[in-house]
Amino acid sequence: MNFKKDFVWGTATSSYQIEGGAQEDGKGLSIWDVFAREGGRTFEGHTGEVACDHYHRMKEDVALLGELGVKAYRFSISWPRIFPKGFGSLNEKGLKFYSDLVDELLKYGITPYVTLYHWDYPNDLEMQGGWLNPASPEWFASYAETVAKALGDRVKHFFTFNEPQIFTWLGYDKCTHAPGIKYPAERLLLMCRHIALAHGRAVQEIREWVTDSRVGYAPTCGNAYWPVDETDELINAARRLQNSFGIEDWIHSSAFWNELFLKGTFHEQSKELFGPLLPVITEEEQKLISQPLDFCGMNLYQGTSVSFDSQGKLLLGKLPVGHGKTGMGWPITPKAMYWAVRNFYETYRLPVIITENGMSALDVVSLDGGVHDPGRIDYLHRYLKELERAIIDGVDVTGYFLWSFMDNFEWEKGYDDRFGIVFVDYKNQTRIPKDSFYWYRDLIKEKIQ
Ligand code: GCO
Repeated sequence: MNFKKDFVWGTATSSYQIEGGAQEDGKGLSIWDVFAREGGRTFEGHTGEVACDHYHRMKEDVALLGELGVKAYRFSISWPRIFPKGFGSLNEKGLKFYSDLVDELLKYGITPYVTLYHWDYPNDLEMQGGWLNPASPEWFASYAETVAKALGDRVKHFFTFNEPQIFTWLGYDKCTHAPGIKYPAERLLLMCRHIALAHGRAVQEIREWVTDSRVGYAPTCGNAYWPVDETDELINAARRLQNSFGIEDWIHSSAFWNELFLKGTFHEQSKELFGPLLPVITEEEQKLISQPLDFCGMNLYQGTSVSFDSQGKLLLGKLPVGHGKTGMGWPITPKAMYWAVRNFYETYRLPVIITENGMSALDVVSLDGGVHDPGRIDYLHRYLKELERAIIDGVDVTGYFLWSFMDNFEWEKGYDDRFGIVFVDYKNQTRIPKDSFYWYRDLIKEKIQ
């Protein structure tokens, strides 16, 4: 594989999924703390109260990142750890945790990439309407300003939001994620407008307080359609599907959110679908939302295959019997990586960073004490080869963050699924690097020579 020498090889986690310390040192409750505590919302009632206890094991974990040899580490900041009530009084101890984390990373020559929002919204603000409240963009701006001022001397890379299409869709439509409140379309659209304004305001604050900042956001490529045979007809069909959506999947589609965040407008189809329900975005708001970004993240795990049946009719998601799957039953579809990044780049001409890619597996500690995960190594190898193919074909991909550094709280699935290249024994919080950890370490070493 020939990636450029300065390609950013990294790995990623998120605050609620690894930190624990749910109310430690003054941290306020997040909507996930409340949601998971309800019981019945997550696998066997699992919560992030302790998670991987990263809040107390940060130095040990960063030392492991140093052994892995990554050039960068993508982590998120828990907003209610900084502002326990989401707004107003600052929790200095919470801020200090992240400042110490950044210092520890820099000691190992690891560049911090900070995600401001990875779903752990302050519960006190949710009680005031959350993203539906017209004040929500300013709440987020104030949080972003505080983080930028406190860490901006050492942190230069920021993502405003992780997967807006997921936390809105699962949190306020499917209700399998926090806060699990079902909203009708007009409220969801109003929420999208506020989230987009919040993104714009956060970009403004970061640019103001971190002059040499590089900013983006990290969407999932929820509907990565890919052609089984790379004929013009199927390629065009896949691209059409990728750049559009139906009434059912509008909020889950990357097309809806990329148009909103990158152009500051609702996708052209939105008027057909929603008519007068569509909130107005003024010209001034459009400019605020769509300030130029330096890169766009992309969380890519799987995609929907596009093929023709014997009668020449489009078939979506039809894979051969016995097609490979991950531990969570997601189909292994490396070509989705190639076509998702190529379609995005040819549509928006913005450098891409793969902000998440990886797979869950039913990993166990073997009799020899190791954790052997050949399936994960094969998955990573295949997806990286497709990413390299896209780079060779002209796509500007500047980095890759493997999801995830360590096994962690997989939202409604709790700890039942393991995405890490480091095994976490939750009984005693032991960390055991898996075979994939050593494979990735050696790959990085080879690439940066
Ligand atoms: C997501 C989130 C991660 C998940 C990971 C595995 O993409 O859903 O960003 O927090 O844990 O993707 O599902």
